[in-house]
Amino acid sequence: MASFEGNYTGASGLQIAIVVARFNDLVTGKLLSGCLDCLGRHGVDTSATSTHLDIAWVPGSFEIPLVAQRLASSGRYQVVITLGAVIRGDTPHFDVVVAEVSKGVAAVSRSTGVPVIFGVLTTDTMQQALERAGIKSNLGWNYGMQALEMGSLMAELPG
Ligand code: INI
Repeated sequence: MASFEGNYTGASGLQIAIVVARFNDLVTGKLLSGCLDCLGRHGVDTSATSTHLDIAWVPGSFEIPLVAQRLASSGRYQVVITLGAVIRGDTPHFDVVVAEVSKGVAAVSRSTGVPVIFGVLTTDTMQQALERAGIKSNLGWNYGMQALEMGSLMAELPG
C-alpha cells in the first residue's frame, strides 16, 4: 500500500504563481500579504527579484480563471494560487461571478493537471470578508499552506 501526502519542507524549490483580483483590494491585498507571509516563512523567496514567485493582477474575480489557465499551462509553475473577494452586498450578479470563478478555477486545475488553490472569499458583507482577511484570521496564510501541500503532493504522486 502506498500512502501519499504533501509536506511544507521543500517550499523553496517550488515555482509558484499567484493571481490576485483588484476588485475589493482592501480585502485581496490583505489576503496577498498573509499568503506571502506564509510562503516566505516556509522558505519561498518572496522578494521582488524572486525567480520562484510571480504575481499577476486581474480586474476582478471573473477574470481569474483565464489568467490562471495561461499561467498553469505555461509549464513554469507547479502550483497556482488565486485570490479574490466577491461580496454579495456589492453586486446583483454575485451568484454569476461566484459560479464562474469557482467552476473556472476547478476546470483549470483539472485540464492542466496543475493544482490551483481557490482563495476567493465569498461573503455576504465586507465585514465578513475583512474578518477572514486579517481582522480575525487571515485566510491568505491558509491558501499559502494549501499551495505548498498540493505542490509537494503532486510531485509525489505517480504519473
Ligand atoms: N469582482 C470581484 O472580484 N468581487 C466582486 O464583489 C465583484 N462585484 O461586486 O461585482 C466583482 N465584479 C467584477 C467582475 O469580477 C469583473 O471584473 C467585471 O465584471 C469585468 O469582467
